[in-house]
Amino acid sequence: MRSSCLLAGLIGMALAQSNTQSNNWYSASVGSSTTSTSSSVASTSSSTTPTLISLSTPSSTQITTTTTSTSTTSSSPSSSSASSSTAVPLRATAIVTSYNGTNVHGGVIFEQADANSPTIITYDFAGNGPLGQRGIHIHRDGNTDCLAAGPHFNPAGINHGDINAAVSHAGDLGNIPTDSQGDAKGSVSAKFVSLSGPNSVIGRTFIIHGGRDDLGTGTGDSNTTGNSGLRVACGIIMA
Ligand SMILES: [Cu+2]
Repeated sequence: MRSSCLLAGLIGMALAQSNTQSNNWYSASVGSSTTSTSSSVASTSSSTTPTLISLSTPSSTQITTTTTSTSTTSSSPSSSSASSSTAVPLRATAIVTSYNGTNVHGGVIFEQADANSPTIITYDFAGNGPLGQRGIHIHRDGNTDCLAAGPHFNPAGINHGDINAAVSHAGDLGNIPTDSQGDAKGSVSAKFVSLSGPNSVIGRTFIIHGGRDDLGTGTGDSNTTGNSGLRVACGIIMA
């Protein structure tokens, strides 16, 4: 119950932020999720109307069902089984909201053509410092409190590294550049990120850090965190 209240608050925050920046792509997905809740409220109040539909249907449907049964009996079994086994592109999103008093926010879309394909991660952030590098990761636990999202998602139990490196965490996504306005927009292809199966990243947390990821080449906590600095914004990855 507490998490759903938090989520509603975060969607409200994301909407308020998207109002000031009108044509960000991630504002559209937030808007559609909120309108579905308002339409369900409207349908419960108008529960006495369905009699209009039953009056118009009977005579015409009897004719159409006899013609379709002769033409489709041979083809329907094979086509229905084929459609269920065909790989469906997988998709997830994360609305990323500011943390630790920063103004960093934005959205991320994850798209994977099938279970064996790399995942294309498209991001759009604002509120960063200008002309820098920012480490981005998927952290293990789903939590809108960025600090409570646990370490990097690392199902192989190996050292931290760059995105797509042989030695790296599945959640290691490298660095992204910020422009002169502090915005960061682009996409990366991540071959160790999956949207299905036991190592799916859905339900985990996308985090953007306040500093550059040393990609495992530094000292101290380099092999676990990349010394990427504070967690400045995050969001749970949702299907
Ligand atoms: Cu991180």
